[in-house]
Amino acid sequence: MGKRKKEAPLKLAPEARRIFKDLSFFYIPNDDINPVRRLQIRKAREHGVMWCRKLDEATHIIVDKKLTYTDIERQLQDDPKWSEKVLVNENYPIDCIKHRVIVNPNQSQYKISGTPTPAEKPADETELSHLDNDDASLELKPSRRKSARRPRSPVLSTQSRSQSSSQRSIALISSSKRQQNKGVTGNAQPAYAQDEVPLSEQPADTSVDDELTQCISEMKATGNSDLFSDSLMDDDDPAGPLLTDEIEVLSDSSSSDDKRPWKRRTRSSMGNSKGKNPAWQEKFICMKGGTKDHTDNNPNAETIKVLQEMLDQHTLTGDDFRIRAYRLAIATLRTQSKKICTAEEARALPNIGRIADKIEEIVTTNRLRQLEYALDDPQRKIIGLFLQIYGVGQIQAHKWVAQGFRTLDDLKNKADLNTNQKIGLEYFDDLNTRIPRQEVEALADCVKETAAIIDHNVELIIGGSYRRGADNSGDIDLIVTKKGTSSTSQLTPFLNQLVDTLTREGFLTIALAAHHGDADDTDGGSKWHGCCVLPESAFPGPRSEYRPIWRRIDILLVPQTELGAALIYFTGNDIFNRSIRLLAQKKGMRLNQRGLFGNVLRGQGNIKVNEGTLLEGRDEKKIFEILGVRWREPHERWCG
Ligand code: DCP
Ligand code: MG
Repeated sequence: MGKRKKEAPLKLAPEARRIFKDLSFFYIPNDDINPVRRLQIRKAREHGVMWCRKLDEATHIIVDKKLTYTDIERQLQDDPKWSEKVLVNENYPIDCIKHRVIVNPNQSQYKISGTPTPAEKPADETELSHLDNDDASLELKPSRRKSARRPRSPVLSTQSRSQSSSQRSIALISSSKRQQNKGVTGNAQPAYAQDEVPLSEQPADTSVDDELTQCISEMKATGNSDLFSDSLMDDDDPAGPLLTDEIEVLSDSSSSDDKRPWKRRTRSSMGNSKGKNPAWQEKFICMKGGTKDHTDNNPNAETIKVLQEMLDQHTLTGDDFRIRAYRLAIATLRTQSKKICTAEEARALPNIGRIADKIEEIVTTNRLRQLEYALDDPQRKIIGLFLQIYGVGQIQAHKWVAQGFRTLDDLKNKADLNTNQKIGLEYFDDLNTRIPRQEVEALADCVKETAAIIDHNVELIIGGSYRRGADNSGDIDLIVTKKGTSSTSQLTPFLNQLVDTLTREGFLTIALAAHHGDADDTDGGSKWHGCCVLPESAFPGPRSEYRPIWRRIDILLVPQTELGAALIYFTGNDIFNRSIRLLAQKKGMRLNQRGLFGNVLRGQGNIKVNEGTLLEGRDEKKIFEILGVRWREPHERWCG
């Protein structure tokens, strides 16, 4: 266990409090990629549990709260004897630790939703599951499934406070007695004895709750509130809400003596773009900018390369907090003119934090063990693979793993897929191939040609990484605008006609549903997501190299009055956006893809109380100017 990465050593609870001694837990999903589950597993291990990799070795099956019985049914069949084990949701071990006893798992709050009661289960379920399992195939007539899936003597209810103290009291029967209850698999079937330690005499250990609460709230702050949450785009939080630590690093304030200077400034003095920028403002990442080739000739290039690979691993698993931490640490390393060799040197720099030790490890050993473990972890590989399917987020990837799917073929043949996922799978290779710059231009030209026929006053601008000068792009972000427009609805008829025509021509191949909340789409129908294919006649290279590759394209309607703000947003990169948005916030303003707003009042938790008044929307340069950010050409907006 714990092979994947080196972590701080477990702090084993004192012997008497190792309530899970002799028990073994199998988690569904059985990985610790998600920080909340990682903490849960860690706490359980500190209380004596054995975390097992194989279902058939487990006494308890601990299921993520977001999963239903249907989600896990396939995986349960990996072990013909699963029904003899304790099947509970993730709250169960937490409550046991909290109450320092093995609580009754039969309580409704630990139930996996949709679990059939014994009466509902088909009588031959066990036989069927045996047929699925090679190891069990010799057993011609398996013994009938035990009627009780869970321990028979419920004693402690963590729910009802009105029970008598004898009912509420509980103790696990002695370990030796439990050994006698072991089934043929050698798994201890926990049993419970009434009496010994009344709950009232058991001081609850709330520390586990506190730690989990903190962990969950940190994840919420990064837009990754739980294992299955895909972060939504917010109106003025285009890349999700900001975490306190992140605010420090995005603004690079860790290197400043004056931690929160904006607190002491008046709004008018902060909004003044004419005078010299105050030192605190200079430290914002958006003020520094960056170019795409910044790693060339950098003395830390090798270290950056390895950190980048680690970042890619975290990107695959959607670990937003670490993604940002690595990006910001990399950004700092890129600006160094000398090689950073020791953790101490690294720690003295802004935005590095705990990554300092990793930098030293890379420099001194030429490797990063954590990366090697990550690359080796089969579970992580599968989740990473599933996340590469267009339209698949953390929720779906983990559910599929929990359902027992391991390969793309498993998904194609056995999973329930929506349209986006079907397309994502069918065109997996195409959609995971970056688009060469020349092809982006050729594709955009096709759209421009048709657009000009429909309305020659419409202007099309390629945004995203292309506008920042990237050699290749993940997709085409095409901004559509027109002089004299002040609302996206004025452009909607054009978009409909454009999409119809391009679809008829065979250029657009499929429309895809947006997979986020579209909170920014208040006008409705302001964007189109889908795929396109370059016709052979428009292929910029030699004909022999042409292949009809499906490419992702986003067409975004932007009224002229909002063009400047939209250009900032759709040019990115995302770290630049987050930083400039944060800077606006610190100056009492608000920046989103529609404009820069002033006089924004924010209440507790930095929640805005009013929308503010529009200061500028149409002119990109003016927005920079009002914010006091020196103009950065799009190719200078590569941050992190
Ligand atoms: N964007 C953002 N925050 C996000 C996602 C996007 O600020 N969480 C902005 C900045 C991006 C732009 O939208 O540059 C386009 O998003 P893409 O995902 O298409 O990113 P890029 O075009 O930058 O990269 P790629 O080449 O991978 O498409
Ligand atoms: Mg893009």
